[in-house]
Amino acid sequence: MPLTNINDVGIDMGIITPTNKAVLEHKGLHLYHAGISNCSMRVRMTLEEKKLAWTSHHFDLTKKEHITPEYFGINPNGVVPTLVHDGVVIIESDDIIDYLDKTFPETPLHPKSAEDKEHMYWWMKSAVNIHVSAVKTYIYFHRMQGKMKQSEELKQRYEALQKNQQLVAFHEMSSRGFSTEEAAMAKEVLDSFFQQADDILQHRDWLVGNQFTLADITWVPLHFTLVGSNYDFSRFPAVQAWAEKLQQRESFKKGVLQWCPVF
Ligand SMILES: N[C@@H](CCC(=O)N[C@@H](CS)C(=O)NCC(=O)O)C(=O)O
Repeated sequence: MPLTNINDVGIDMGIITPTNKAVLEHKGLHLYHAGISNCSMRVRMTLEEKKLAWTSHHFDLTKKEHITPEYFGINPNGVVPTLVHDGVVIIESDDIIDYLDKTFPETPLHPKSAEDKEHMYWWMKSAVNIHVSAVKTYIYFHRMQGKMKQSEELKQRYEALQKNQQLVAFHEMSSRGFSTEEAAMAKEVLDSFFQQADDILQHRDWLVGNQFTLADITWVPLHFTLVGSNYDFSRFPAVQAWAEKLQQRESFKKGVLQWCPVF
């Protein structure tokens, strides 16, 4: 059963007060998301693991459907995903999946020991921290560069709505095109994380402890979207085997492949 008072479980991370008050009326779980978004894949997988019913508000990111005043009034960064649960608005994929795991404790997706929990949060935070500088940069350079041309009107609309300077800078850089040096730096960061994951997965089934956790859910969409961006995982065979095992789960089929059969 869902907890009714979120303070009971000490959650405050990621919860925001939206300026678009219409979402305060939402009942149940509503997810604003995109098929191709690896951050959205995490949330959809978590919802599927926990077998929770949810209402979809889908955006086609390639058509920039999310760049509207209405959506920026729900998520001030104008990015997906955003979860609305009975009028409570939560942003940031790692905070959303943590919120879901704590609010719906059946089928726990976290380890028991404090030490393992700390490792799980480290993997989750690391993925979010490197999202713009490494993941997005690598994917845009290898997969999107030159294919996401936007009109001057759309560019101006984005700049007027976007207050997050890191994202403004990222979009400016992506419209001029990333350099090979920037892409190489992004690859170096990714390599260091996948090397660490490979070292762990040579001895264990999952990233943390001996249990499938939110850490695995956080990282498998990165594997999926990076494979689609020609990132070479043959250098990390234990990561490759882990991803293949994970891809057999119903939550991957429904949360990832159903929305994005091929990246
Ligand atoms: N730190 C955020 C990142 C969200 C993010 O960057 N989402 C991407 C898709 S994975 C997005 O909405 N991109 C569209 C844009 O930047 O306009 C999270 O983990 O939720």
